[in-house]
Amino acid sequence: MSTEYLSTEAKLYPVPKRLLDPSLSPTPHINSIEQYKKLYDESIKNPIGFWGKIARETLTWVTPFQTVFSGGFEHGNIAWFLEGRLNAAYNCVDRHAIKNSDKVAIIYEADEPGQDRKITYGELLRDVCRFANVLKAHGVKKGDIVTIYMPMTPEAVVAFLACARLGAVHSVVFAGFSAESLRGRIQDASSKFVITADESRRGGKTINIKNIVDDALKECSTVERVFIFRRTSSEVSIITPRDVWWHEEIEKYRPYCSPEIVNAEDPLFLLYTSGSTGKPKGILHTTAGYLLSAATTFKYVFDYHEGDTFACMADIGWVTGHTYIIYGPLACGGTTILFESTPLYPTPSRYWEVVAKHKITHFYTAPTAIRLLRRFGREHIDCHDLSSLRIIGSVGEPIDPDSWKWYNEVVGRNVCSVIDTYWQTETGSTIISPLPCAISSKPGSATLPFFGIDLAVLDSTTGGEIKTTEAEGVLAIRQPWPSIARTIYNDHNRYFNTYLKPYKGYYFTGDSVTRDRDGYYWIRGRVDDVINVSGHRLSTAEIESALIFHPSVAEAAVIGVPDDLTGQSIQAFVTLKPNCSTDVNDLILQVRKVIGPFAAPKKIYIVSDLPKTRSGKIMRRILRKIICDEIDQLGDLSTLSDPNLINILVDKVNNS
Ligand code: 6R9
Repeated sequence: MSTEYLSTEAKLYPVPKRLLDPSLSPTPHINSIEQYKKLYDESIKNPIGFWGKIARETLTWVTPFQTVFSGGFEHGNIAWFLEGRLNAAYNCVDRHAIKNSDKVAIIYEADEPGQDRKITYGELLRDVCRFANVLKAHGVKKGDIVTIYMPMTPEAVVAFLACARLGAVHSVVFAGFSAESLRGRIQDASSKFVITADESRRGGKTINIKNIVDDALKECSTVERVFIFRRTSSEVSIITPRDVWWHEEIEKYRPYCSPEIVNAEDPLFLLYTSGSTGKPKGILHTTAGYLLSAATTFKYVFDYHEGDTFACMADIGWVTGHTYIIYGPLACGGTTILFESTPLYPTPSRYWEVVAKHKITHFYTAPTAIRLLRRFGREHIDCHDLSSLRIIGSVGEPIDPDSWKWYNEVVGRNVCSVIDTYWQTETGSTIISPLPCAISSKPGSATLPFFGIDLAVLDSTTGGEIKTTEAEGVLAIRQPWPSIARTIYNDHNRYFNTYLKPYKGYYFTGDSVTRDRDGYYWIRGRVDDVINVSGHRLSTAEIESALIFHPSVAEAAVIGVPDDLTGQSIQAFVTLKPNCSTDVNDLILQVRKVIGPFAAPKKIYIVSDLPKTRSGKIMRRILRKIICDEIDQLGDLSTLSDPNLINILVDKVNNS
C-alpha cells in the first residue's frame, strides 16, 4: 500500500457536477457544505429539537413519545423516545405496502446468474405475516431471542421482520461461522428458537448448513424449535419434534398477523461482535433509536430518492447488512438488492452485470472487494453499462487512497460520489461520511461527522481532549445519538467498562484518528486487540483461544499484519506442549473449526518460546515488528525476559 495512506495532504474531490444538475440527478436532500454545517450545528446544539422532529417525520408511531432523550454516557443509561410505541416491521413493510403494494422491496440476485426474483412490498407483507404466524404458533413471543443462521435469501429478510413483527429479538449469526461459534452465541443468548436452511449456495459451492446447526445444537439444551427453509431441496436430517420445515408450516397460517406494538426502548436485535477478549459480545440495539438512525443515514448519507435501487453487497450476518440491506432501505420504502453470490462468481464481472441488469443507483462494498477486483483489471468493468450509478460507497476498514481513486475512476467513471463511511456494530449506523452532494472528498478520509455525532479527539495517555483543529489521538463521542448500542446482552458491566469507562463522559470507539487542518477525520485503525481482515472484525484473543484449544498447543500469540488485499492478515506464533507435535495445517484447520474459515491465519510459526515480559505477558508488538521486517524499531526491550529469543524468531520468520 502507498505511504500516502498515512498522510493527510490529499487533493480535494468536489461533488461531481452531474449530481447537482437537476436535469441529470434527483434534487439532493443536502446540496452544499453550508447547508450541511447549518443542520449539523443545529443537531449538536439542540439534539432534542433536531431528533424529535426527524423522529416524528420519519417513523410511524402508535403512541407518540414525550421525551426525546434521557440518560447519558456517565451512567450508561441512555434512552431515546421514551413513552413512544411502534413496530419496526410495520415501519419497514406495512406502511409502504398500503401506499403501493406493487413497489419492489427486494431484488434477490441468487448465486446462479439468471435466477433473480423480485419481491414487492405487498408480497413481503404477506410473507412476513405468514411466517410471523408460524413463529407465534410455535411459541415465539415478545422478548424471546431467535437465532437466525441463514443464507442470503429473501426468506432471511422475512425471518428478521417476522421476529420484529412479534417483538421478538433476532440474533443473526453470519452463516460462515462454525458450529462452535454458533453454539456459543445460542448459549449466551439462551435462545429457544433457530431459523436456518437445508443448505446454502455461494460462489457455486453448496454448504450443508443444517449439519452445522445440528452440530451446534448438541450442547444447546434451550433450543426447542428449528425452522428450516428449503433452499436447495437436498436431503437433510430431521430431528422430530424439534425441526420443522418452513414451506410446510407457512401453508397452515393466514397471511396477516397484527404487529406487536413495543416500546421505543424494547430490544430489536442482538448482534455478536468481537472485542478485546476471547468472548464475543452480544451488542443490543433497541427499536426506535436504531430504526430512526438507519432510516436517516440511509436518506442523507446515501442521498436516497424514490426510484433508486440500492445495492449493499455485505452479508446480512454483519451490521452493514442489518442496517443497509434491510432496515435502512425498507424503513424508507426503497428497493434493496439481496446478493447471494461473490464478486468472482462465475466471473469477476458479476457485480457489474448485476449493476447493469437492475440499473443500480447505489453500490456499497468493502475495500477488500475493491482491491480484489482491481487486481483482475478494468476490462471486466469497462464492458458494462454502469451509467445508472450515482453514489458508490465503502465500509468496514480504512480505504487506501490508491484503491479509492481506482474505485472513483473505474467504477464511478469520475461522475459518481464516492463515500467512505465509518461506523461500527455499536454505532448502529454510519457516523462519519461525506454527504454525497455536499461534502468534498479526500481519498482515505471518511471526512465529516453525520448529524448529531459530536466527535472528540482524545489524548490516549492523559485522556484530555485535543481542542486544536489538527489533532491526533483516539476517537471518542461526546453525546449519545439514537442508534448507539444500549448494552451488551447480560453484561452491562462489560458495556460500561469497554465503551464508557475508559474516558469518563465519552463513548470510546477503540479507533485511533487524525483530524486534519480542514477538520476532516482519518481513521487509522484499532487501538485494542481487535483485528480487521477483509472487513471482518476478529479479536486476537478469540483466535488465540481457538489455537490453545488444540491438544498439542501450549501458548499462542496472534497478531494483525498489514496486507495489500485484506487490509490486515492474521499471523500466529505458537509453542507446543512438551513431547507434542503437530503441523501448521492442522492448526489452521483448528481455527477454521472453532471460529470459521474466514478467521484462518495466513501464516503460523511453530516456535520454541514467545517473547514475554518478566511478569509473563506476551509482547505481541515485538512479533509484529519481526513480521514487518522492522527489527531496527523494536523499541524498549528492557522488560523482555529472554533477549536471545529475538534472533531465533527472526531466523524462523525469514526461513519460513
Ligand atoms: C460497519 C463495520 C467496526 C470497525 C471500526 C473500524 C473499522 C469500519 C471504516 C473503518 C476506517 C472506515 N471501520 N468502517 N475504518 N474507515 N470507513 O464495519 O462495523 O464490523 O463493527 O467494525 O471497523 O476499526 O471500529 P464492525
